[in-house]
Amino acid sequence: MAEKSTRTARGTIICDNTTMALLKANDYVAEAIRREMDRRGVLLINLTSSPGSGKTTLLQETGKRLKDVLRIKVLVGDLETERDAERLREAGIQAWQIVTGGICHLEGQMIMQALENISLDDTDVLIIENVGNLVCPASFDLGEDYRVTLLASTEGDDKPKKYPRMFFTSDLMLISKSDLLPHLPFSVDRAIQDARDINPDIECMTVSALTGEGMDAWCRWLVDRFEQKRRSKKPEESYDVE
Ligand SMILES: Nc1nc2c(ncn2[C@@H]2O[C@H](COP(=O)(O)OP(=O)(O)O)[C@@H](O)[C@H]2O)c(=O)[nH]1
Ligand SMILES: [Mg+2]
Repeated sequence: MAEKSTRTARGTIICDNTTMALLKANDYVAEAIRREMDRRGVLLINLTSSPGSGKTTLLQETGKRLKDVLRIKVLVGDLETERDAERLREAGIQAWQIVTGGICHLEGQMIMQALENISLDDTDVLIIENVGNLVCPASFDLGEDYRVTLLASTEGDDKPKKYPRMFFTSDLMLISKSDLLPHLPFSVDRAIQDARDINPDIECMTVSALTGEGMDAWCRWLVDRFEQKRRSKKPEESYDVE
């Protein structure tokens, strides 16, 4: 009887076992997306939050304000319906809907597939509106330059400590629906303190897409990050032809 081998197979190229590590597989795809965006100088933003925190409304307003400044495209993920993409298109933004069919987050391979349908030649900023969820999307890198998380005043100021991974992995926290703050027991200072206990580097702003409060600062942040990205654009690889 042949002896069972317990030796691990090894080849010229040592491949990680991605079957057992879906997140690791996602990281490979995310890295490929990142390289492509770097080569093109396209700024990639991953916008996350709970459902209903105001992601789509923020993007509608952002698109209107920056229509003559940045060429913005949006990929939006939801479990069902094309509604958010339609809302964005009505606001004059080129948008595509990814329907996940029940999956609670977007994955790198979904973005990769979506990119096959989009021209990036005339794009400055690609924003991914992730599925509304503060848990699962936190674990999936989409190759973004920056992760921006909305925390609506209506959600309560305790969420950064309760959903730490999302705030740990975010570069910017936008406290949204600031117009409602006078009516709610929400402490902006406490939310920022808790977010910075988890992630000392996180930037924080308050915004209201309804009244426009904080929208100038947010739009400035986006334009500044795009300009930085263009300045650091990787030169095209050149091949010496004899
Ligand atoms: N008061 C207030 N309501 C807002 C604001 N932004 C969005 N909303 C409302 O919040 C609800 C959810 O917004 P939506 O953009 O669909 O959130 P999403 O699920 O995160 O994309 C909608 O009824 C919006 O009109 C805001 O700045 N202030
Ligand atoms: Mg939305």
